[in-house]
Amino acid sequence: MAVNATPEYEKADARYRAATTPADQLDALQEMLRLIPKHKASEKLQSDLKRKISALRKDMTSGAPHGASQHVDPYHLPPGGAGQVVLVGLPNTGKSSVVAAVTTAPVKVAEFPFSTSHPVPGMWHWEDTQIELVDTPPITADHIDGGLVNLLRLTGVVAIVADESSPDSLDQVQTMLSLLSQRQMELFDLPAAQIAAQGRTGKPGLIILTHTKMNDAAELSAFAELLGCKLTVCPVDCQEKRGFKDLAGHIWRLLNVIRVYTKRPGQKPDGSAPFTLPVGSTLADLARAIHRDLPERLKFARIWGDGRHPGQQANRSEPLHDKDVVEIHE
Ligand SMILES: Nc1nc2c(ncn2[C@@H]2O[C@H](COP(=O)(O)OP(=O)(O)O)[C@@H](O)[C@H]2O)c(=O)[nH]1
Ligand SMILES: [Mg+2]
Repeated sequence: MAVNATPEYEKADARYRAATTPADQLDALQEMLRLIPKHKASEKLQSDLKRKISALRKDMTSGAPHGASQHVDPYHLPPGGAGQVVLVGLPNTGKSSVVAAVTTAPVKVAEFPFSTSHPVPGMWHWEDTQIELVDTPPITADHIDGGLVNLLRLTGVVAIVADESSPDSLDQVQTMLSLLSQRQMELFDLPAAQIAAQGRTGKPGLIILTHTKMNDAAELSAFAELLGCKLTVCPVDCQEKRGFKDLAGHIWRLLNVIRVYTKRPGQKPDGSAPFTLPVGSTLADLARAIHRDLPERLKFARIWGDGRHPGQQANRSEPLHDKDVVEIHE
């Protein structure tokens, strides 16, 4: 659901997720409650925040040594925005740099390995929507954090990060693919619904090559061929900020969501605040995303969009398409 949080809110959110003490968590949560845009779409989030604040206060005042706040799992990161992408890779491959290039998340970029010690989420404002990227500590053949594996199972897309300027760039990707596969996690160049429809288990995945000097498609397909896997390879340069538009396009394809704009009768659509819904969603699904009681009250809707008669009338089972504009009549 589109809450349209401001960058300040996201900073507070990142601070909350990165906080390691109850006091820091409380401080960040209070700031989030102060900064969250107050409208219908954010009601649930507002009440979640209030609930967390009151639980944390209770814990802190009771001085419970084993209070819930002391068991905060840093890998518990429910997806935000239109969908979540977790970046994984060997040490020093550029995971933090990718997140730093397109979000304001407080990640640590460093020339030395193991500089990232806990996951850090950040929101990437892409076109008129937001994609959540999560920076993570490195995976090595000797160590994969169990929390990270759980996060990978729950996330929308897994992105393997490798350093193209390194002579081992191919190995870096292959090592990651085999470490993931040892944990029964195969990656596919397909959205989750299509993986399931083919009767397979696995995750949508792609490969991000940092430090890239590649600027021609032939070089890229030679790399992909040598790699011998069917995932899309997205070359980026984090310092020059090259390659990110294509990367966002591939992530979007794998997230498999649509953007739908709503409008009130006689008014222009709110072009800044699309609702994001899974591909295949209907008008009833949109109504539910707006408010849980709305599907019952919904009489019909008028829809504008590609391949539609302007303002065509539709009922609750109407499938919606990317960039439809919907006027709901109750
Ligand atoms: N020139 C260039 N340097 C990069 C790029 N990506 C990462 N780096 C550098 O590589 C080093 C490791 O990056 P970092 O993001 O900390 O790697 P991580 O350990 O995987 O998070 C840092 O010195 C970065 O500045 C890139 O695309 N281009
Ligand atoms: Mg890092």
